[in-house]
Amino acid sequence: MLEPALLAHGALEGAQLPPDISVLEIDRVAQNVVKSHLETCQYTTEELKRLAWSLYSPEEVRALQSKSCEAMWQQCSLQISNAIQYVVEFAKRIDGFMELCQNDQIILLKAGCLEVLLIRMIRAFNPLNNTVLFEGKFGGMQMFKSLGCDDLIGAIFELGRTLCRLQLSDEELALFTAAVLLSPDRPWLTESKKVQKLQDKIYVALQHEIQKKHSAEDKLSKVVAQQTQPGTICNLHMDKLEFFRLLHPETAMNFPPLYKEVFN
Ligand code: MHQ
Repeated sequence: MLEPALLAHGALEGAQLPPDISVLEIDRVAQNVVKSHLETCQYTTEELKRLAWSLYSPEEVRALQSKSCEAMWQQCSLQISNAIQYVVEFAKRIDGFMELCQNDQIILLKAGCLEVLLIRMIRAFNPLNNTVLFEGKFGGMQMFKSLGCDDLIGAIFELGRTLCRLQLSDEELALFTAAVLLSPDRPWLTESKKVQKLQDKIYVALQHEIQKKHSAEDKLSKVVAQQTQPGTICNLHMDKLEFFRLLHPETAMNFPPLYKEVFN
C-alpha cells in the first residue's frame, strides 16, 4: 500500500494547498515570479518574433564553421555568460531568495543557472526550422560545428524541440524556471528546508497557472519530467569544458569571469 504521507507531499499529486498556504499567498508568489521573469528575460516576445526572420546566410554559417575551436568557445561562453547575468538577476528578484544565506544563494545559482538558461532557450528557439538565436540572428546546429561538441549541441537542440512541444506560456516558464532554481536537493545546501518551502509554493502556483488554461491534462508532470534532461546536458557541458580546458588552458583562462565562476 502507498504511504499516505508520501502521496500528500508529492509535488505532482492533487491541487490541495498545504494548510499553511493561502490562495492569496499563492497569487502573490505567482505575480512576483512572473514579473521577475518578464523584467529579466533579456528579449521581449515581440523582439524575438521580429528576430525570427533574420537567419544566418549560408556564407555566414560557413564563416562561423571555419572559426577555430578556441574562438568559437570564447564567443559562446561570452553569450552564455551574458545570459547568465539575467538569470542571476531573475533569482535575486524572487521573493525569499535574497533571504537565504549567501552560501545557499551561490549553490542554487551555480547548480541551476545553466538549466534555467536551457529552459529559457525555448523563447529563442524556432522548432519550425530548428534554429536558435545566437548573436542576434537565428541559425541551425551546423553553426556550432567548430566547437567539436556535436553530441552536446545535438542534445541542446533536442531539448529545445521537446520543450517547445509543451508550448509553455511566459507565466508557466517563469514559474517552472523559478522552481528549478529553488531545488532543495542541491548538494551542500545548509537551509534546504527553507528552499523546499519556497519551491513548494512555486509548484502550487505553477499548478494553478496550468489549470487556468489547460483542461486538467498532465502537463505539470510532463514539465517536471523535463527537469532531468537539462541536468544531463549540464553534466555533458562540464565534461566538454573540462576537456577543452586541458587542450586550450590559455583560452579557458580568458573566459568571461562569470562563466568561469559558475562552471569552475
Ligand atoms: C537566453 C539567451 C541566450 C543566449 C545565449 C556550451 C557551449 C560551448 C556551446 C545562447 C553551446 C552553444 C547560447 C549561446 C549554444 C547552444 C549556445 C551558445 C536564452 C538562451 C540563449 C538563446 C542561449 C541558447 C544556447 C546557445 C545558443 O535568454
